Amino acid sequence: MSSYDPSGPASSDAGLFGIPTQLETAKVVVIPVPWEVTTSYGSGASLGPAAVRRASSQIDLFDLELKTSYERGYHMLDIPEDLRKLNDQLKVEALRVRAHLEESGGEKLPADIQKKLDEVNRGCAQMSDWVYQQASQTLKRGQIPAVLGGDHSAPEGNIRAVSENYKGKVGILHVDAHADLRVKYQGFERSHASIMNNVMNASWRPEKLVQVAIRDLSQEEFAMIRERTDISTFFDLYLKRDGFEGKPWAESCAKIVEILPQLVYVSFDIDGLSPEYCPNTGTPVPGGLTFDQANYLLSTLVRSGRKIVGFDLNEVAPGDSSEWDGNVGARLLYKLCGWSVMSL
Ligand SMILES: [Mn+2]
Repeated sequence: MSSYDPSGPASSDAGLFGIPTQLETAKVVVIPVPWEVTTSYGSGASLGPAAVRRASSQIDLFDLELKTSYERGYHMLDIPEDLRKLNDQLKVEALRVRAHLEESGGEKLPADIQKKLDEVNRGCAQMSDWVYQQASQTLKRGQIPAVLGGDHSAPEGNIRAVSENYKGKVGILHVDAHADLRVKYQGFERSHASIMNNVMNASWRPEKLVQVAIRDLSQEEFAMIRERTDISTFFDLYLKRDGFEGKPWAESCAKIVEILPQLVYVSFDIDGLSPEYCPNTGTPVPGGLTFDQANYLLSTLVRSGRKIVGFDLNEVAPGDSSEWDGNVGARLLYKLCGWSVMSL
């Protein structure tokens, strides 16, 4: 640490953002989750944590609005090798289950397929428990737990730990192209497409879910949004229409932030951004926020006096030939870390 020069060139093995940190003294603990077992379309999210970490050393630490917040310490745990192996193994099983469902049209599963499905569901629960343990320990140390996925099923244990820690007196700011309110998607109990359904129906559920940039959802998910008073969705369509008709983004952000409680957990799916920022993410959808709109929303949240008590960033998938997805992911992670410590 004594020879560390924050303005100098960073070594990619020094630590997240090229900063040497220690677990005990960091304010933010980043929990990497190399997981994409239930990914339904493009793959690669399990490689997200490694790609973000690799690209993170390119970032200039000084930031006009975050100043030197990084001095509070953003420590990333080692990528859990056993979880990565379990992911690789279960992904194959999940593919077989899905292939069978597509062929058969979803009738009663034969015993061998049902066995695979049970195995996948058990593995996903195991992953979630591991994340919950890590996040709980982080909260006990007085630090902010941050999950770096992985697909969007990765942070369930983190949201649970945070919500329990604050007795449910927390709201989720959920930025995503998808509503993620599906019930047991494709037979998988912990699908990336069900995360917010699982969260908002759990005994430990947060008091509020506020969704932003949503532009891909089923009729059932839409019905759930209409029905539940603790779910508010700012659809991409209407946010954009307001913008086209002259409403400042600042005003939209103020309206989004206003309905959140004092303590906020941010769940950020990279595909909430426009796909040019994340061309290799699993389920890209045209439309979405610019990087600057997303960052401005976070700044509005923090300027309102609300506190970010936990967060996640998911669905970053590296391309074969470019570092772009990892680069954007690292910069968004940097902003999330910075805004969360600034909000304390
Ligand atoms: Mn999504």
